[in-house]
Amino acid sequence: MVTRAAAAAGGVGVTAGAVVLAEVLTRLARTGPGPVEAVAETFIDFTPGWLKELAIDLFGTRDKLALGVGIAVVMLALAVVAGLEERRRRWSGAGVVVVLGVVAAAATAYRPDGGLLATWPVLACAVIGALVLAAVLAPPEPLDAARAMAERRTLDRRSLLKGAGLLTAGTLVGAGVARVTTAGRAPAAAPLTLPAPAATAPPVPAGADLKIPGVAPYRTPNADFYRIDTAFVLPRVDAATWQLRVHGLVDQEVVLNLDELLAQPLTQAWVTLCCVSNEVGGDLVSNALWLGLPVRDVLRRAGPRAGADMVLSRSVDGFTASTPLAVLTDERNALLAVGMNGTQLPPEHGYPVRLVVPGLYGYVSATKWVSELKVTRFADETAYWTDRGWSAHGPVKISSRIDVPRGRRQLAPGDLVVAGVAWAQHTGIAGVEVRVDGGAWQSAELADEVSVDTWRQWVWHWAADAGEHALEVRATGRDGTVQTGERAGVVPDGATGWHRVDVRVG
Ligand SMILES: Nc1nc2c(c(=O)[nH]1)N[C@H]1C(S)=C(S)[C@@H](COP(=O)(O)O)O[C@H]1N2
Ligand SMILES: [Mo]
Repeated sequence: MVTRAAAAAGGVGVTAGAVVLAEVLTRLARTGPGPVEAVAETFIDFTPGWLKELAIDLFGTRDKLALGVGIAVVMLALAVVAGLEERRRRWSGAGVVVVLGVVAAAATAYRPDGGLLATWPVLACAVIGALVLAAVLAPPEPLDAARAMAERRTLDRRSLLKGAGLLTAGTLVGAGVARVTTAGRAPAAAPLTLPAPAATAPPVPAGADLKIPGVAPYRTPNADFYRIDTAFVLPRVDAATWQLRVHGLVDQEVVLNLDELLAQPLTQAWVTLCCVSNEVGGDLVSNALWLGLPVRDVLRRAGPRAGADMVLSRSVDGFTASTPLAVLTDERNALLAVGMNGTQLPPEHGYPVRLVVPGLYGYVSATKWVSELKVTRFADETAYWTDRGWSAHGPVKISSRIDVPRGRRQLAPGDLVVAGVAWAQHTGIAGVEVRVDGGAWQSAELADEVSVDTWRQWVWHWAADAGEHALEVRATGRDGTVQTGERAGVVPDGATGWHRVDVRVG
């Protein structure tokens, strides 16, 4: 009999082999997402909100990597169990491998880009893995004739391996045939030719960026722009076949392809995006120059019916957002964006088309890889995050952040620069104040305003004396709203409270 260590190693080797083979096959056959991606994304879909927040909190934008490592560890443990089980009792470990395959297949079937057809490479590999595991851990050939007679009726090692080999060959051929006969999944992001805007954004005055080291620049470069989404693997959208379908409570359904969209007069606008999961002082907020078609132009063509009050936007990956119809039809720059800071959208920010809506958190407005706008009612439908305990409405809450000095720093006494950013999208920032050790609020200097839809830098000069000090900031909106000091967590509709930084001077 094989040792326990050898059985465990056999389980790991066979399971890893089956997973790799299944990943290769799904890519060859192009039937849908690979099993790892399908399991991860289904897991994300079913993860309760609090756990997802905890993950974003702990790992930030590396939450996907953390999930990948987590899945690998669980798989490793189950593979060891499969090996040990198979050693204990014939076919029981193979059963574990098959069950794993069925779970992965179920996840694959459930994905929006998956379906039943997409499950066959996963199921085939699970069966192959089970056969190989049973073969490699099979008891050695018996010596005595009587046992040999009995064993002959059961499957021996050689015929199991032969079966697995045949199945592998068969599936590889099947994958090849499927690849040739099916249209296939989308290729990598093709370069787009973006037209010049018909309506340009206001020029950015030099005074809009104070260029203070450590303070977030007015414009966030695409590579630094925060990223939040539920996609474990980036959705790949083929620009040549991309379509936007506008339907629901409309007089006339509208279908728009990318050429048609790019042929319309496009608007350029500065908009600061913010995530509802942004903690006070957090960095899930960025600003870019967007280029896109005003959503109201498309909605006007469709003609929303009386009684409609919401647009449920949907992404190719199944994500949905509920945006008030009024916000998408008023004068603001709610865009079906194709450009970001002068280039086409990067794949991770929604290539080829995404929504950008000034004044709302991303989860209720900024659908990336958008493919559908359904005009409907809040009473009738709910969006992805609403189903997971978040508010159906998500207007951005006024907020401000201290970027310098950083917390827990030793600083020299004297003239110190305290600076950061403040935002109240589609309302605008009228003032920012700073206070030290709970003292009187003092007015900070504001950078020039570019648009009420973007953040504004601020700076305050502090004659710091030696000791431990607490710096706090609060903003006032153009509507007179003063940022509340009352602390609230990010669930269900965004955090509140003043950002505080503790420093030591001297
Ligand atoms: N398809 C899709 N779009 C999405 C999301 C998502 O998970 N899937 N997340 C939303 C959330 S919560 C935010 S805050 C913004 C973030 O956009 P960014 O990644 O470009 O910064 O995208 C929104 N659009
Ligand atoms: Mo978000």
